[in-house]
Amino acid sequence: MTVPKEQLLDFYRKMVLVRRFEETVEEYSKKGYVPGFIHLGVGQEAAQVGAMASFQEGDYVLPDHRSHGVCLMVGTPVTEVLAEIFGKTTGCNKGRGGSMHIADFARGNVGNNAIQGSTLVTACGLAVASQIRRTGAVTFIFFGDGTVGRGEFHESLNLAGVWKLPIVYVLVNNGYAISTRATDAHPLEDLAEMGCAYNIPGVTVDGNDVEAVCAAVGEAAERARRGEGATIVELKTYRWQGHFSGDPASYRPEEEVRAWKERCPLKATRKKLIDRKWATAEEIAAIDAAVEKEIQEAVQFAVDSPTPTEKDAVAHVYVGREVAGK
Ligand SMILES: Cc1ncc(C[n+]2csc(CCOP(=O)(O)OP(=O)(O)O)c2C)c(N)n1
Ligand SMILES: [Mg+2]
Repeated sequence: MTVPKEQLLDFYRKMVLVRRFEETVEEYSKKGYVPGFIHLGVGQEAAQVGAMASFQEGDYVLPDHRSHGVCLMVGTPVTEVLAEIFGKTTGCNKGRGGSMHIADFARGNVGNNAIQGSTLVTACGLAVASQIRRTGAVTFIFFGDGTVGRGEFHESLNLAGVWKLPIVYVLVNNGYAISTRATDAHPLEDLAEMGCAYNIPGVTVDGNDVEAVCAAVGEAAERARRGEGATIVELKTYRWQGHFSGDPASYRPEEEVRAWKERCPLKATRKKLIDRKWATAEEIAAIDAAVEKEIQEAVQFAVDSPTPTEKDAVAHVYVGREVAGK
C-alpha cells in the first residue's frame, strides 16, 4: 500500500516523536526523574503509529506496558504524558499512574495495565458496550507475543468470535517476552493464525513498514465497523533495547539486534520519502528539528511541574469523596 504524500510525512513526524520521546524517557530515568520501571518501544514506532492511524474519535484503545507511543497517538499532549511518567501533578493522571497506567478517558484511552492479558478481557466489555449502544466504535487492543500465552487471550477471542465483537487485536510480535523467544514459546510462527480456532481472521505483516501496518489495521477496523467482527493483526517487529530500561538483554545475539536496527522503521520511511521525491534531506531535517523542540519543551514542562503532596496521595481515590481528616 502507498499512502498519500502528506500522510507519509505525518507518519514520519509521528515516528520521530515517539522515538525521541522514548529516548528522552530513558535519559531522564537515568537522571532519577522516573519512578518505577519503564519499557521502551524504540524500534516499534511503525507498529504504534501505523496502527493508530485508523483510530477515530469515539473509539477505544487499550495500550500495553510498552505503549507510550500509542498513548501519544491518541492525542494526549506530549507534555501531559511525559509529566505522568515523571509522576507529576500535571500528568494526564495527576502523576498517580506513571508509565504503566496512562489513561485519557476523554480521548478513548482506557488505560494500559501492568498485568499482562487483563486488558484483553476489558476489550470485550468495551466492544459489547459499543455494540449495544450501536455507536460504531472500534476497540483497539495492543499486546505482545508473550501475552498470547495467557488464558485471557483465548477467553477474549472466544467471546469476540461468538458475538462478532468490533475489536482489532493488535498483536505486536517483537520476538521476545522478557528473555523468552516467541519461537520457543508458541507452536506457530505466525501467531495471527491462532484466531482460526475462534473463527477470527488473522493477518501477519511487516510491523516495521508503516504503510503495511496502516493498510492491515485499516482493513481490520473497517471490518469491525461494518459489524463483521474482530480481526487479529500481527505486526512483526523488534524492540531495540532490553525488556525494561536497564536490562542488558544478553539473551539476544548481537547480530540479530544489528540486523533489526538495519530495518529501522524511521530509516525506511526516510528512504521512501526521498526515493519518491516527496521530501528533501533538508525538509526531513526540519521535521526532526521541530520534533526536538516539542520534546525539549515537554521536558521543561515535566521537570518544572510539582510532585504530588502527601494530601494528594489519598485524593481522587473515591470519585467525588473527600477522605475524612485529610
Ligand atoms: C500476568 C502477568 N504475568 C507476568 C508478568 C511479567 N511480565 C511483564 S511484561 C512480560 C512479558 C510480556 O511479553 P510480550 O507480551 O511479548 O510484550 P513485550 O514486553 O515484548 O512488549 C511479563 C512476563 C506480568 N506483568 N503480568
Ligand atoms: Mg514481546
